Amino acid sequence: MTYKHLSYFNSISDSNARIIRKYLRYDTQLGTAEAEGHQDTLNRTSRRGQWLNRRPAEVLDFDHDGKRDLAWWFPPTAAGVDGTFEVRLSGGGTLVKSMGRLGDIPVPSDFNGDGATDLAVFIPGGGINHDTPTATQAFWRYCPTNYQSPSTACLDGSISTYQFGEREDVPLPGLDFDGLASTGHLAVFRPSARLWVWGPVASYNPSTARSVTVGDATTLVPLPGLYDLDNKTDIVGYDTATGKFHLVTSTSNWSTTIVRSFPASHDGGMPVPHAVPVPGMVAHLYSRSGLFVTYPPRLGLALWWPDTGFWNVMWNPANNDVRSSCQWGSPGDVPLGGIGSDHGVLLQPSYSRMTIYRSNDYSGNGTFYFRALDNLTCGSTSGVYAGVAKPRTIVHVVRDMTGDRLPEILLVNQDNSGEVRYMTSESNYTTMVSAAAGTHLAVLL
Ligand SMILES: [Ca+2]
Ligand SMILES: [Ca+2]
Ligand SMILES: [Ca+2]
Repeated sequence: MTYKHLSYFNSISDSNARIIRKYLRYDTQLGTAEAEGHQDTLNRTSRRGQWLNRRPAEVLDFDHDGKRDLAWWFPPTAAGVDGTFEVRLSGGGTLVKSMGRLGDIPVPSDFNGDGATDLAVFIPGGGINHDTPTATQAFWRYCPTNYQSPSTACLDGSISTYQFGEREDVPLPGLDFDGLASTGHLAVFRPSARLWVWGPVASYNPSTARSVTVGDATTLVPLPGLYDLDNKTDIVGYDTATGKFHLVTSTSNWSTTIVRSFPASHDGGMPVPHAVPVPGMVAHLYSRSGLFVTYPPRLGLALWWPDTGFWNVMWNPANNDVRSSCQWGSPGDVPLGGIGSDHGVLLQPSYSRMTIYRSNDYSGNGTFYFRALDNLTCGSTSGVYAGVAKPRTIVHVVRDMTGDRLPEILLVNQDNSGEVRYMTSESNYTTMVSAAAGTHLAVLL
């Protein structure tokens, strides 16, 4: 596969890059100054710094084959012209679509409920035509993907537009408030009001949108996901100041807030504002009905203390505050959630491993460290594998790209034009596959 050189996309302004990062939660602020910019004895500086890297799109499958695709949005270089989406399909081929203006935020997800991810942008105010700077209404625009015959044309020939949200809102694409894959949802989090608002795309009517207020501070980080077992989005806000998670479950019809926190005795002696949330730690439960065995996933609440390397995970937060606690990692490391829940093989529950990425000095490769963390048990080291990532590489755990239902680890080399590679689950994350390059200014989706 060849790819075009995209160096002409390299004049995006810093301010526009910051806007995109803010709305995509590319940078989630982590609390106090003490947790910032760790350096260890080898002068390795945390990739995390004072921020937690955003997670890429939860689901990104434009050709609907069950395997995650790779995609970027290249913001435009000037007002009045479109940016460009570029999608490398897992089944082969590349989609290139001009869409989105300066200041827009890429928000791909499945809006029309046909199972294929659609290209989309969130316009955070300024008017639908970007000609009314004082307008604060936000808009969503999406282009339904024609996955039967992937092309640059939207499925029905046009882009759909919805007014939904306000300028300050954090767009939350891809959530599922009714448990039906056939219904896409629009959803936003409004930090100043601690407010979550959502409604279905197909029959969207602002007057019937649901909303709920969560937490007691405006320092919440939104961490929505499936924390109970009904396949409907549960709302979680993590308060970086207090270390408390505010959980509003779908099974309570989003009417009851549960507050969870970890005891001070499990943090290695560091106060709670030092802790960082680790999204994606998941338990796959064993469930049997006759001959049918399933492993429904359930997210846990997880914190990692950068100063001490202590992990705390609450695997069933909707029902109890029982937790696992274990030390794994040191200052400067990056914690990763979601690796190693090998559902479907053991006829028993499985739990995400604690995964640490440690960058090397300015010239060497980074390393991934894995350690089991079963329910209530601090397990043995399950493997130490040398990566080939460079010091400034950004690492993400993403959904299955290879077809075995297990996640891959995505590595973005900022020092080589945003080159992307991934480590495969099949190789137990020892094999690196070269994928493609974007640019250092492209937004990896
Ligand atoms: Ca795919
Ligand atoms: Ca779709
Ligand atoms: Ca995989």
